[in-house]
Order: sequence, then structure tokens, then C-alpha cells
Amino acid sequence: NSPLGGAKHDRASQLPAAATEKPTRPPLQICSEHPPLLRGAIALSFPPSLSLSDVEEENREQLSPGGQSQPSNCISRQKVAVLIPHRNREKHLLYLLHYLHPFLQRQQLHYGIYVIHQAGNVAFNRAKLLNVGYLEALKDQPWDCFIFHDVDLVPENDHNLYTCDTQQPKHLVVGRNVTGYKLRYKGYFGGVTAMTKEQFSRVNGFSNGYWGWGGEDDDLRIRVELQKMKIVRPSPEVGRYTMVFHKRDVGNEINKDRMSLLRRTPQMWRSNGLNSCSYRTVSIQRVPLYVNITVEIGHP
Ligand code: UD2
Ligand code: MN
Repeated sequence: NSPLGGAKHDRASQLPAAATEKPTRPPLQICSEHPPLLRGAIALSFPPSLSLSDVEEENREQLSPGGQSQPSNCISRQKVAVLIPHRNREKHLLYLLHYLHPFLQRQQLHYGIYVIHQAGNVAFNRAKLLNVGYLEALKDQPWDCFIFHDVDLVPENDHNLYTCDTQQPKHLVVGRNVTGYKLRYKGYFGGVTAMTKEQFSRVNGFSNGYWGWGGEDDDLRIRVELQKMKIVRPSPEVGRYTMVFHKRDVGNEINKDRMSLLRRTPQMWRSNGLNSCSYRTVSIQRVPLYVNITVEIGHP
């Protein structure tokens, strides 16, 4: 009379359907925790001749408009939105898309890529663009997990899974080529991070108040710590990125106020973030490789 005793009995009900019935496909299973198609570390190259039509052609069959895809033979464990803040880095975007689409498909993810493009020439605001990306992506699809992704960082190892840890925020960039693949400093939370919808809304997203270069990533870390969450990372062998060479952009000069802003995060986080993110959407275009959201976010 063991609980498993019924198994033999049940077989009868699973006999093949009679020939007159339409064949039914077996229901899809949840994808494996260890995607079978992963390749590990790969050598990256950045050919100057790579063009948009090359990258579109490489991906033509795999993507639906707006650069979205899902595995055909299993159900993705999470629905993942990749958010890329952008202005005037077209070539970097092309290299990233060239590597990222096949990378995410090898990981068997249901995913979409959103490029949030800051209109105009005033100071760049990476953090506010990412808030906009989160809010707009959720109007498009019920994503579970968000990857906040610099345009110039290309992952070198596909064991670095672009999924969220359901308990803790995840920092995916342990090391970069330009810093000898070492963690820049304890608490470093820049470059590429993964947070669930709940984790990100719990910290009220990023601050909207960081104009120009620096500080916004540390501000997010403080928000995370104030919620008693603890950042997790992949192993150093896996969390490796190549940063495509660049200089500091015009319009993204170092933010001299960043240290004083950071001291006020504990007082500010509740009122400055997702709940105070005002912007004007200029356009939303579903191009073949991503959704392009062009947005006016104001000025300092
Ligand atoms: C570091 C962080 C980055 C951010 C930044 C400070 C790493 C790997 N990255 O990047 O996450 O915290 O410091 O703000 O540590 N961008 C444009 N156009 C512009 C300016 C910026 O598209 O004109 C975007 C683009 O996605 C870029 C990102 O903003 O990758 C960060 O800017 P960066 O690459 O100039 O700064 P970096 O490399 O010091
Ligand atoms: Mn960079």
C-alpha cells in the first residue's frame, strides 16, 4: 500500500491515443537549470566591418519584432528583460547585440531587449533611463527579472546566467579586461546587474538625481543594503566581460555632486526613484533586434 503503488495502474490511462484522435503534443517542461547548449568561455572579436544588416540577418529566424525570443522546446524559468541605457554608442550596441542574442538563446531564456535612448544633448542620466526602461518594459510584457546592462560590456562566458536570484540582487560583472578581471572595489555594483521585479520595486528603483558620470551604481547598492539584501555574484572565472574601448563621452562629464548625493541616499530613497520618475516618451519602435524607447528625461 505504498504511495507509489498506483504507478503501474496509471499506465493504462497513458496509452497512445486511438488512431482517430488528433495527435497531441506532450506539454512542454520547464527548461533545465543547466542549459545544455552552453559553451563556456568564448573568444570575442570586434570587427569594424560588422553592420546592422549582418546582425539582423544572423538573428532573422530566431527573433520576433522588438528583439524578443523564447525557447521552442521548454518553458523558460524566468521572463527576462535586458535594459540598455544609450546615447551615441551605435557601434557598441551592434557588438553587444551580435553576441547577446545567441548568448541568451543558448541560456534558453524567454527574453526581450530594450534600448532606452536619451533624447537631446543635456547631461546623460544612466540611472533614470533604466527606471524608464523598467516602467516601459512592464507595460509591454510581464517580465520577472531585469538585467541593467551597459552598452559596452560583452559577456565572455555563457555560464554567467542572465537570470535573477529570487532572494538577492545579483552583480554579474566580477571582472573586466580593462581592470585585469578584478572586482574594482568591495561593494562595486556597476556595469551589469540583475534584480527581480520585486527587488527593484522594493528599493524604489534607481535615484533619478545622478546627472553625468558616476555614483548612481553605489546609490543602488545603498538602497539594496538598506533593505537588508545582500549582493551575490558568479565566480570570477564566469563573471568576465570585455569592455569595448571608449573615452568619457561628451555630455557625461564626471558628476561632482555624487559624494554628497550618496550621503543622503538613506533619507532620499523613498521619495526619489520609480515613484517620482517623470519623463516624456518620444517614440517606441519595435525594430528587429530590440525595442527602441526614445525618451526626454529633463535636465539637472
Ligand atoms: C562605469 C560603470 C557603469 C556606470 C558608470 C558611471 C562599469 C563596468 N560600468 O562605466 O555601470 O556606473 O561607471 O556612471 O563599472 N552611455 C551612453 N552614452 C553616453 C554615456 C553613457 O550610451 O554618452 C551609457 C552606456 O550604456 C555606457 C554607460 O552609459 O556603457 C556607462 O557609461 P560609461 O561606459 O562611459 O562609463 P564607465 O565605463 O566608466
Ligand atoms: Mn563603459
